[in-house]
Amino acid sequence: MAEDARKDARDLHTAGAAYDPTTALVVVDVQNDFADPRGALYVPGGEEVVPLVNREIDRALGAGALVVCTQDWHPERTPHFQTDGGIWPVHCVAGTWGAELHPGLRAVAGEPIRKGSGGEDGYSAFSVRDPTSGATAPTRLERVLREGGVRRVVVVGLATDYCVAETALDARRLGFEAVVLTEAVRAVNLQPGDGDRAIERMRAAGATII
Ligand code: VGL
Ligand code: ZN
Repeated sequence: MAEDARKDARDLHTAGAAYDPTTALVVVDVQNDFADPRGALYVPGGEEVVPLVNREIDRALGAGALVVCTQDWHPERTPHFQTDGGIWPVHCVAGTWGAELHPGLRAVAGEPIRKGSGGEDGYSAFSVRDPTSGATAPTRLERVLREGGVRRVVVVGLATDYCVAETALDARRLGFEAVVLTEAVRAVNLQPGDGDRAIERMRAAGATII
């Protein structure tokens, strides 16, 4: 704990999170539909996170930390979308421009973790959830992290109030330390204040908010 406190204190001065081989950087859904102003579910300011996320990727890789990217990856029809009873405009349809990682994002080795491809809601990078039955199923993220000896995750990307929040909350439930870098996340804010409330939920779950 003392070591973590020192690490976080250091973070505050150097800007960005601290990385080591037991830390993983999880880059959540930095995709055209969220990060490009022309995107179908553009998150205000989404493009601003790209250089900050790139800086974190460089720092993480330089310190021997794992870097994992995620992609929201939906079929054309899913109850996740307004067209089929859900709350979202059609976005991140598998194989489309909107689902591609933002072209300014630093390339990272390894397959991105794709969530939602079976028509589920895939808010958390750790799990997907059938919106009809409520049944959840894990993605491969937890296994990848455990196999890599990871005990701490740094979460950046889009969107604070959905995929970033659910990823950080699941990380805490699974016993990982979680750090959220607020400068490298942006919120949808369907309701004003959703992003700030999500940050408070993450903090209440034991995440470190930088
Ligand atoms: C997301 C809304 C719908 C996200 C994904 O990546 O935060 N938000 N699908
Ligand atoms: Zn989605």
